[in-house]
Amino acid sequence: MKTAVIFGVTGQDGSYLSELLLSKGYKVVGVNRRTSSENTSRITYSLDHSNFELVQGDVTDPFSIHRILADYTPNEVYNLAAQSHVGVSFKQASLTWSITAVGCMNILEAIRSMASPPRFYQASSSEMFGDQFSVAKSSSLNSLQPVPEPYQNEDTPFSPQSPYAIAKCAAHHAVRLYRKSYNLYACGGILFNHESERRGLEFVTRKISNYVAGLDWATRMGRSIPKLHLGNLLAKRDWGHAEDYVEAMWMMLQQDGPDDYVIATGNSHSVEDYAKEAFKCINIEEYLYFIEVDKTLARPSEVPYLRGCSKKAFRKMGWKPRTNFKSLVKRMVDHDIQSRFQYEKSEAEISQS
Ligand code: NDP
Ligand code: GDR
Repeated sequence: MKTAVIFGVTGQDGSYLSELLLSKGYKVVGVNRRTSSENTSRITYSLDHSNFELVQGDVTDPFSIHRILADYTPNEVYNLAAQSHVGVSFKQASLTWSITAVGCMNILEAIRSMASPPRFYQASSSEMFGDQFSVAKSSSLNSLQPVPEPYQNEDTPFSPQSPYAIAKCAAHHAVRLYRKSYNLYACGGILFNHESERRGLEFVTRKISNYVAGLDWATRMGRSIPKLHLGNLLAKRDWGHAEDYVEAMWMMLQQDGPDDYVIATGNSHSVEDYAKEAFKCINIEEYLYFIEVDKTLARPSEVPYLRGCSKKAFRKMGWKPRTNFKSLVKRMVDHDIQSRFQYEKSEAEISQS
């Protein structure tokens, strides 16, 4: 039986990856940092599984990493741990670097000292591209073709626009260096935005789907709720579903040799597009009425446009996304509406008991 260690198991991706690996017959060791209140709500399925073990550790504490790797001698290690909110990274830059950059270095150092180093996956990010993009060479165009949309792929230069993105670039370069210098099987998965029903409420997609579910409830109750405050509506992102993306993480560690891959859907939509689609799920066309643009939510520096080209991942690993933009939005909104129903039902049961 293969053993995998997941740093960042309690997060969105950690929870899906854990379930994927358990379904493939792995023993999964999930690493959870100490928090003052329960933070395992996303991994309830894994916690009940006999092949899953939750251990305490922190990527900023090299001793805890060494201990875990020595105790379990895993075949594969996935580093998903990060202070992953771009906006927060402007306010907690040093902490973000410690977790997101140094944390990765700590794991790489621990791995290279092992007698039999495990395969390593690093959660790199499309944020590393910042304001850069590539365009198809003019020689491939003729006057009848429309100008192709710009994109980012493995050859697009990095131009990080936040403390978070700089930390991810540092970690990504460390992975490349350790792969070359110590012959490690280490991969950087350059994943574009991926969302889900388990996405944190502070990310824009879930913030919107949760608001729409609240509005749906308020309308049914004949009540009104405050407007939805958003920052930059014009930023464009390439949004996919996390379930599809964790599969790519696993695939990267099953190849003949290590490499870096862009993982994306190839389609880009603005924050406003997402909002429009989400409100449509509850039959509201006049969505702008419910939105207030709040300048305090705009970032000091923004990434205006992301659209990934994951041809390499398809060509070399056969990976492709299964969930398109519309179904992603619908899944998230439907889930949040259902959660509200469940909540109301249990509140009603409590008040009657
Ligand atoms: P989340 O924010 O949901 O999860 C981050 C995880 O890291 C949580 O389990 C968190 O634990 C853990 N963590 C934070 N600090 C530490 C620490 N010091 N030691 C150990 N664990 C820690 O992120 P996602 O699941 O969305 O993303 C997973 C990874 O992929 C992250 O590295 C992110 O930066 C990267 N990424 C994500 C993309 C996306 O669109 N989702 C796209 C590209 C990259 P806790 O529960 O205690 O907070
Ligand atoms: P991002 O995701 O920064 O792309 O990072 P986020 O959902 O936070 O922002 C996406 C875009 O929406 C704009 N925006 C808002 N964002 C938030 N959070 N809240 C708002 O109210 C709001 N209004 C507008 C943002 O300015 C931005 O342009 C995510 C994270 O998962 C990273 O860890 C990961 O590396 C990248 O995706 C790829």
